[in-house]
Amino acid sequence: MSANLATEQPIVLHRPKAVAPAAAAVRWPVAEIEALFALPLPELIYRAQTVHREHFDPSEVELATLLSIKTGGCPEDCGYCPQSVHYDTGVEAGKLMEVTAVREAAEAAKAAGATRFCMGAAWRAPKDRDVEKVAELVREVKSIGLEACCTLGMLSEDQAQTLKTAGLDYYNHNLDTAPEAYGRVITTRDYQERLDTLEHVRNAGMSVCCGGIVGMGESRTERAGLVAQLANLDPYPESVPINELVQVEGTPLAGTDKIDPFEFVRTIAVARITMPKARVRLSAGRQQMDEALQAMCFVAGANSIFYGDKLLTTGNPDVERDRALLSRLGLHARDAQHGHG
Ligand code: SAM
Ligand code: DTB
Ligand code: SF4
Repeated sequence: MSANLATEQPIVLHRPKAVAPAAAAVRWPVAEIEALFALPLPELIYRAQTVHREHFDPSEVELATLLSIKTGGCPEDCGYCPQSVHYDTGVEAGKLMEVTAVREAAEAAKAAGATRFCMGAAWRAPKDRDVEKVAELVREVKSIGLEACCTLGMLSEDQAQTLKTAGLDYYNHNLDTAPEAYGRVITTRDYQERLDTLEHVRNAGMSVCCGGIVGMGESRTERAGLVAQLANLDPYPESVPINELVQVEGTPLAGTDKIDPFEFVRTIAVARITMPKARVRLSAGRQQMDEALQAMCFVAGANSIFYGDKLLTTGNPDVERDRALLSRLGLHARDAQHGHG
């Protein structure tokens, strides 16, 4: 456990008898996380707010802009993803973007007020020569004064080191769901492979961005299981995207029953309580949410959003609308001067 996290203690709730002593070494047993989920909503929000303001300015939201630098044609079968070759979703496969086009997109993101620029590629795992090219993109993004994040699939130790050397701040690699739900969603990559990539990212000295997707038909216990996996990583991720499934026609998960919006808010609050110093990111799915629900997510401890009218292949609220929402809520964007955090 890293020194700065060593002193943190979870809020102790009544501990269900079912938790065996063997679980004592685990910071957050699933049952304790389920107990958080079961709290009355105002109580849960109160706890999340309390934790949030111990570590962050609660009126500050980070703006991160996404760019799909290599779209579609992915050999993996992630059941939610429009970029998989296994599903007919109308997404066309493209090549890795050129440096100048990426630079222009990053400059535009910066001019619009983003402080972080996240580049996503639809790879199962990049080849070494792909990583060299992305390293060049990272250097460009860093040279204009943005934080850089990449999500490129599985990475080896050496590839992680190459990206770190290029100046990459964050690597995004999601666990997506609880181990017991995982096989219903993805068959081409196993959970352990995801954990291995996270370890390679850590060992290279980069910050970890790792979260998941809710609204894929999982149970509350499985949602708690996902949060437990994240919160028990040692150290836990610096950045935790909570995505609501964006249902894309042609993917196996299109047509899944939508998650209760309050359950989504609970997931944000529970992530905030169990990972107090992490940026909890209200990620995909905002276009399907009304503004009152997004406001509740900020109240529950979310402090980062994707900013820009596109995620990777699907839509996101437009910039003016997000600016207006933040202003109506009295929230402000994180300032570039503040550096990392
Ligand atoms: N191909 C790389 C990988 O999967 O590791 C990186 C890009 S992938 C699109 C990044 C993440 O986006 C996935 O792990 C998943 O959590 C999220 N994602 C993809 N499609 C989504 C959808 N339809 N709704 C919500 N989140 C989605
Ligand atoms: C993450 O957790 N969510 C982002 C980012 N990391 C790369 C991706 C969301 C993708 C939503 C579907 C799409 O636009 O293709
Ligand atoms: Fe490929 Fe990533 Fe989509 Fe899975 S989530 S199909 S790995 S692009």
